[in-house]
Amino acid sequence: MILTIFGYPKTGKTLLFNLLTDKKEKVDKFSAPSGEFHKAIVDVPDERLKRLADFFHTPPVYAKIEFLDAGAISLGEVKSSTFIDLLRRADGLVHLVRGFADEEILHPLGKIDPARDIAAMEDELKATDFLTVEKRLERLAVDVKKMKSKELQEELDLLLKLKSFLEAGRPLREYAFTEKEAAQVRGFKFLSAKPLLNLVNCDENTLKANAALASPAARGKCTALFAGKIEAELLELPADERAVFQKEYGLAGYRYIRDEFIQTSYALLDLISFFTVGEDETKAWTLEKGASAFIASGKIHSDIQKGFIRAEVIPWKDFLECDGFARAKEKGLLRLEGKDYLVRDGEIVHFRFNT
Ligand SMILES: Nc1nc2c(ncn2[C@@H]2O[C@H](COP(=O)(O)OP(=O)(O)O)[C@@H](O)[C@H]2O)c(=O)[nH]1
Ligand SMILES: [Mg+2]
Repeated sequence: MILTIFGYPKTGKTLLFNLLTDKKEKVDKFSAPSGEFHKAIVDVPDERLKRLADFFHTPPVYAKIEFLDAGAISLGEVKSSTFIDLLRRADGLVHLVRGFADEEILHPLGKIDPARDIAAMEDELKATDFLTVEKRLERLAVDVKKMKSKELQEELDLLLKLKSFLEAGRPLREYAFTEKEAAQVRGFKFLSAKPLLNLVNCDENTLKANAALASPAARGKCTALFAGKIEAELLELPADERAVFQKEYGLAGYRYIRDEFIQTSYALLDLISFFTVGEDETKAWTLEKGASAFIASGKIHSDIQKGFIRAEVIPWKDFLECDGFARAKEKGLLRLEGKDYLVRDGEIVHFRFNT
């Protein structure tokens, strides 16, 4: 899974990237945007997987998130940005928004106003998609005339719908794509169709003024707060002093983005985890919420999917409480499910398949 951090210059993107990945990329006030971007792959922490791995005495293999720090995007320039490919590649976008005051760091629009920046960036994403749609429509209009094709006509009809949707000012993530439509437009990698988290980088004052937004629940929604500089400073302290300072800052309940962010992304992207266990490794897999056992099997290997017979399923906790498969089977907790079974978060799944 790829998450791309983007935003206007000097909003603290690289600082956030460092906090999330333990990297030490350069964070500074003055340098002009460069063509550079940063990339890091981190494990998705999961206590459940750890406990299963302990049970099997095999190494835990965590799911991974790839973070991209897309560098600065100047105002009005998403569509021509050199970083647009980093946005297109993402499964989810994290728009980092300036919410902190600092007289030495200029904001391109002067005043600090997170709501304005959130709206402006959303407009840029929509405008970028609009251009993509228009360009394709021009091409299609020519092609449809040249050759009668049901497929091309369908694509044309769909893109006209999307065009008026965008013209009405709505991002494509609000469009209810059917499965077929989703497949038809996948190649366009529309930016306004991607899950988006607007993360406002706050100072003490803005953080206090918006405390409710910093709760873990709020972070699962599309706008959330964090306090980059304060968090970086707190993390430099010995662990036992942090709580004292947090209290002093009036941030006793503050949750570190490092600890919260990955859960937040899973919620935002509607993802769950399932586990496979065995002799060699105990492994977590990422799956879209509401996906079937058949789709889950394809995450592991196309051969398993092709030869799918059944899935043996048990929630991780039931498994540990039964001390293994034998007792779980006796107690009827190990279920046999078919292709259409909807896998749930935290289930151990063992696939039976024909080779
Ligand atoms: N006062 C304050 N400064 C911050 C905060 N977050 C980042 N900065 C500063 O903003 C400058 C730009 O940060 P950086 O991460 O390089 O921004 P980027 O251009 O978005 O990658 C640096 O000097 C940071 O120390 C914050 O929450 N408060
Ligand atoms: Mg940067």
